[in-house]
Amino acid sequence: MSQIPLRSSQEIRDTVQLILDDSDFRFWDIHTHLFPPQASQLVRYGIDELLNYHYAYRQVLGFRRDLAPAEYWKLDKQTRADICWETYFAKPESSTIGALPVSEGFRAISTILSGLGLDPNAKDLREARNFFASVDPLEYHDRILDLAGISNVVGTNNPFDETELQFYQSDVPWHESFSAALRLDDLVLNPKFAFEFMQTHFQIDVSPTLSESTIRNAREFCVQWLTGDNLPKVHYVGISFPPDFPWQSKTDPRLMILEQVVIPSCVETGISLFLMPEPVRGLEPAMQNAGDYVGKMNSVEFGRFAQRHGDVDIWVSPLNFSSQYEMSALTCVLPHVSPWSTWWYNHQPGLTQQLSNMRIEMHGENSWLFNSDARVLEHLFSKWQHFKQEFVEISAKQMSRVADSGYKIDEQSIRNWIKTLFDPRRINRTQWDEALRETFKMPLNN
Ligand code: RAT
Ligand code: ZN
Repeated sequence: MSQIPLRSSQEIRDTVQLILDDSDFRFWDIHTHLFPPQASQLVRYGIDELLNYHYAYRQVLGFRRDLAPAEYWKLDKQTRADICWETYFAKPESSTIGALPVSEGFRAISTILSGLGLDPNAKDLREARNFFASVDPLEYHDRILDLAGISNVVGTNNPFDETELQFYQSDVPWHESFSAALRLDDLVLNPKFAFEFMQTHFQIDVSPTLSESTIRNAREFCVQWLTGDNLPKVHYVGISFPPDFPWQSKTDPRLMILEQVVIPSCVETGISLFLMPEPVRGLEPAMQNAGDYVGKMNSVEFGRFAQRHGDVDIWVSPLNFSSQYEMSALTCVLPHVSPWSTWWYNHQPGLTQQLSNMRIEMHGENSWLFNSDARVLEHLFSKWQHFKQEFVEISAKQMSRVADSGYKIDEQSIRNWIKTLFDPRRINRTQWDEALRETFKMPLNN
């Protein structure tokens, strides 16, 4: 590895590119909605899934005002995909209306097709459909992981979903690159449903009165899902929150469940908490998955909540872009809280640039810069490919500034820096503490 100091910004940029292109350099994608290929009823890939992704159809329904959402949903999946294709890719020849696949949702599809050797300029979807119909799901998953440069995929695993539960309770083995995150929105935000589900499916004695035994039993349930055999390794607990979630209430059952059930289970198992505040679910039901809007949380109340829970590592990814700044400030105050990646409306190259630069400049390595949030397998490729294009610019800029300040930057230091930013041991405090102790050999008191 070269230790010759790099000076010019071009040299630094080329080195970052070289590291990212190195096929040994693989990323962990720490938040996706993907399932291992063995979970066939939950797996999604192929052109019809891609064109039916909510980033894509929300835009079609905005642009094609000739299509009422209610009529659109009456069409079958393939016809809906054809409409997207005709609007953004293969426009009728006489058309003077020139929508292009410029948004993140559609550029992704062009990137994916090109990456697979298919033609994003094709007149229709026949070639693409034939290709996807002929792939072997297992081999295809490996191919996409290779193409994306991803070694590990962390899913979103909801024990309160009937179809998912069937898979978790089966003895079908998981692909070795896939592991889990326990999703507990239902338990915290919809306890009535969750408790009924626990009674019916697991014969657990819980009641909405939140008695002592309910709290104890619900906690045991969480610990069991975090450490038992239903899921392979669980990396964290994930929960999303409405913007008006009462972080300071003394009586709200949702906060009680979070603080008395979920957080103690995380503390007991040493597993982190990943919080996604601010979606307003189902503002426009006619838009289906694209009908969720974004609100604004009270960051001070959130900060006070987080301050009470220094015994658990909290990763936080607010949906509102302005709250990202507040979370970056919060990590400067509370070392156990770290900003995490972006999602949904924040998931665009321009905002990724802005946010990553802000985070790096404000608190160096103390955030997690990116995950794909993939819902369709091929998103792993498009989202990481687009992120890496931005990341070359981000790191080249930041490393050049360090070099300009007089500190020596070489290939090794850039490689270590990128590895540190994306080191999966950071997700979990115990592992990361160990890694740090080994490296720095400091006599620590605790
Ligand atoms: O992409 C989406 O649909 C978002 O709702 C999310 O996946 C979000 O990251 C979540 O996990 O709720
Ligand atoms: Zn997600």
